[in-house]
Amino acid sequence: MKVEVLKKSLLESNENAAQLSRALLDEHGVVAVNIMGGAGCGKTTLLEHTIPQLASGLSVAVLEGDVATTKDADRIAALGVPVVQLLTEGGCHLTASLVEHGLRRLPLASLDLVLIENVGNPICPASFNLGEHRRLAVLSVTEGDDKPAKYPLLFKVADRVVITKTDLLEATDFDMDQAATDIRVWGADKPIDSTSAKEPSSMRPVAEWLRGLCTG
Ligand SMILES: Nc1nc2c(ncn2[C@@H]2O[C@H](COP(=O)(O)OP(=O)(O)OP(=O)(O)O)[C@@H](O)[C@H]2O)c(=O)[nH]1
Ligand SMILES: [Mg+2]
Repeated sequence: MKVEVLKKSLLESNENAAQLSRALLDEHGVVAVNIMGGAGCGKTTLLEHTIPQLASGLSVAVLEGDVATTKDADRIAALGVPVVQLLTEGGCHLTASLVEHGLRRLPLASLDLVLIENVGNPICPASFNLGEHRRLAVLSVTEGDDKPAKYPLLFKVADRVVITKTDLLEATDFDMDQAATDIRVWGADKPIDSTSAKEPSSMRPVAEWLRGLCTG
């Protein structure tokens, strides 16, 4: 019972910070998308290829969540967009409070879109509201087609799912139909994209979706 009380209090305090972040975003008319998925599933690679495909005129920044190092933030900085590294120092997910501090370090008045790369983990990030407007789940074919069934909350809370590394499909026994069936348990119309870093144009639908969130 005590654990349950602690868990409730943790989630409640996260929810308060999430509301602050959302208010900050809405005050500046900025859309935020929380990008979640297991370690190494291709989140940063997706950002590296999608950001250049966002049509000009859209101003984007990135909050990079990681346990340690600025490696991902360095990759994003190379694109020439504002980026803030959020280090959880051991924590397995971003918290709304970390995101709120990150947002305050961004030039929100001149932005349209903030992309938040969560810590590589298919479990905990899905439980923590960051004040974002949309959630994107990323799954790579090398993780296996059983993951939507094994880590259901990630796919339940996601507005859209990207299946990455499809250039490696032949080297795995990943069954696209099985994965799609298990993802669409949470919504028959949930959009699913298939992408490969070897073919950056495969990420165009993701870029168009992001653009639509800002202009629609
Ligand atoms: N073959 C192939 N490799 C990919 C693809 N996307 C990403 N990778 C590789 O997968 C590895 C992990 O990619 P990242 O983009 O760093 O993954 P991530 O999800 O950001 O990783 P964390 O932030 O550590 O959780 C890197 O070696 C990438 O080059 C892809 O579409 N095809
Ligand atoms: Mg990354």
